[in-house]
Amino acid sequence: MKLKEEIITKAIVERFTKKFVDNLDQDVVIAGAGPAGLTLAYYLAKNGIKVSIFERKLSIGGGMWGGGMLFNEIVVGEEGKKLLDSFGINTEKYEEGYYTADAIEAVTTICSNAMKAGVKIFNCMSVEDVMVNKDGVCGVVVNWSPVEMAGLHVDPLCVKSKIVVEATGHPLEILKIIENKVDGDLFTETGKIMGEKSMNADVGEKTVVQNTKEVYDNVYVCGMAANAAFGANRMGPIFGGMLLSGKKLSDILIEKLSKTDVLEEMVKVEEVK
Ligand code: 48F
Repeated sequence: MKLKEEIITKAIVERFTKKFVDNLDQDVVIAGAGPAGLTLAYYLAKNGIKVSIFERKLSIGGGMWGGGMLFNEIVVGEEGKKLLDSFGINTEKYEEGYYTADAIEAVTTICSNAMKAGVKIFNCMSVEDVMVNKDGVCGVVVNWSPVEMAGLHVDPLCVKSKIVVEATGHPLEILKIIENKVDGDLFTETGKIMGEKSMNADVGEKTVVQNTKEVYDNVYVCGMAANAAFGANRMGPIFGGMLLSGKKLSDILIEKLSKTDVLEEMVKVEEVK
């Protein structure tokens, strides 16, 4: 059989287009495929929730690839180790309460599990704005990252979603947009982004899980973005908090979406009556 370049091209364009079209109306859209976003997506998809991730970079994994200062090992505590175990990721005890794992094994394994559970990842696409209606945020506005990098004047496309998750890490890109362009206060103490505080691994690891919650109508934060939103410390290359934050948010959203589904069913029944 002689290979035909035009068939290879058609296969890619058609299959990608189908994948994108199938993911234009989501339960959950996540901005950022770092450790928190990937972990969240895995648990949501595993529970039958329609979820996709938009990732600015060509690569997934965010800050986890680089371990600490490019030494590609990560550290997790007891709870983080249990999560890594559940993914089948190898860990090694360093001393009481400290475990290490290979950063590449951690990223690739979490991502592989997420994809197998049904998550779709659109890489090299940035979330550049949100969609709004009377109930709050109702989707994201996306564009190719190279368009953004080249500063080209090209209009974006839109993806509807019941929930939008800010998992962009330190830069907190989605919340900055909401703070500047959307009416109303954020659900923080000041109503504004509180801002990330300097390094304190012990406090940062704990608060990142506490700060994983709704921050605006239909918008939730997880991972480092949660501490940056609610004004808590960074924690450096200890990653258990990122994984636990993703897991915690999956529990919150699974419950919220199951209630939303019941409400939607009740409205449909009323309409039929
Ligand atoms: O930064 P990142 O890894 O966030 P995280 O999951 O984990 C934080 C840790 O890596 C580390 C730390 C741990 O102790 O402090 O920093 O909270 O992943 C965020 C991802 O979001 C992408 C970005 O390229 C990265 O891969 N991203 C950022 N802005 C956008 C975006 C955007 N506007 N649209 C799409 N993706």
